[in-house]
Amino acid sequence: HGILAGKRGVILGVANNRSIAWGIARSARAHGAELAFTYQGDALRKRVEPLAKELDAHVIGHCDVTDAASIDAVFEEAGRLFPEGIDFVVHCIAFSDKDELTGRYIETSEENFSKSLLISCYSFTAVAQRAEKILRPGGSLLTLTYYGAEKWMPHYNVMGVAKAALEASVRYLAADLGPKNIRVNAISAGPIKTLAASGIGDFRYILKWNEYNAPLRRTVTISEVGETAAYLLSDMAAGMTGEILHVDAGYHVVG
Ligand code: 0WD
Repeated sequence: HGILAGKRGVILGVANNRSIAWGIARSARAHGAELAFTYQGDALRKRVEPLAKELDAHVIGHCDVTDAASIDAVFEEAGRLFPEGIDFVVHCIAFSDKDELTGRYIETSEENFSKSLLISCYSFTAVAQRAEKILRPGGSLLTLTYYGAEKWMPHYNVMGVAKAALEASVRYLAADLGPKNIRVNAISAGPIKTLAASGIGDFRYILKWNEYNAPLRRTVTISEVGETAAYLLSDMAAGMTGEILHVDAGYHVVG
């Protein structure tokens, strides 16, 4: 039972128990979904396997989104594991060289610009291409974005540009997949202390700033992002696509 009962999904981007992907996985499972995780490299495999076990989730293999063959491989595996198809894919992946997540955007190198856009933006489209073949009607794709896509934020730099492109791709993918009754949405999460976030300059200050200024006067948790994700993945959101939903304690109405 639950709003995701009978639904099957693939979750990319669990790195540890602080990951937003983990918060989403926990909620999706609690609402009845059957899950499959990918991991990036052997170091993360050891972290992901025990977490998967906690949720009776499958681990379908290594996926580094800069390696197209590894994306093919995990979606082929998902197709074998779930021969009737899947109902959702959750993409919680981003990367930029830490040295460029501080100071001025203008200093961004071509190499890091390309890598950041490839991993943080194009990968969602690359995943959508593979997922389309096994997604059932009524299914959906979900990605994670940040307010730095909409407004200048200190230190977010090339990541803000990548997230703006990611949000645009949510709209284009929604239009492409809508006729198949597949929805594409994003959650714009407030700042949360995760591994990826620790690479952003002055991150503790950004958390404090949100605590002082967000309407709810606090930051959000991975559980709160998870619950909203469960809703977006469920039939309760059957009429929503191309949407960017803020789960940020209301900060976007202020900043
Ligand atoms: O404040 C935050 N933490 C926010 C995060 C606010 C709003 C949005 N987000 C976004 C991030 O930009 C990202 O898209 O949420 C998503 C998930 O990030 P997270 O939960 O904050 O961070 P983390 O737990 O570190 O997961 C990101 C993971 C990677 O972890 P590390 O830290 O090892 O880079 O993305 C994965 C990896 O598991 N990842 C990749 N996966 C496959 N191929 C790759 C890659 N090339 N690069 C990174």
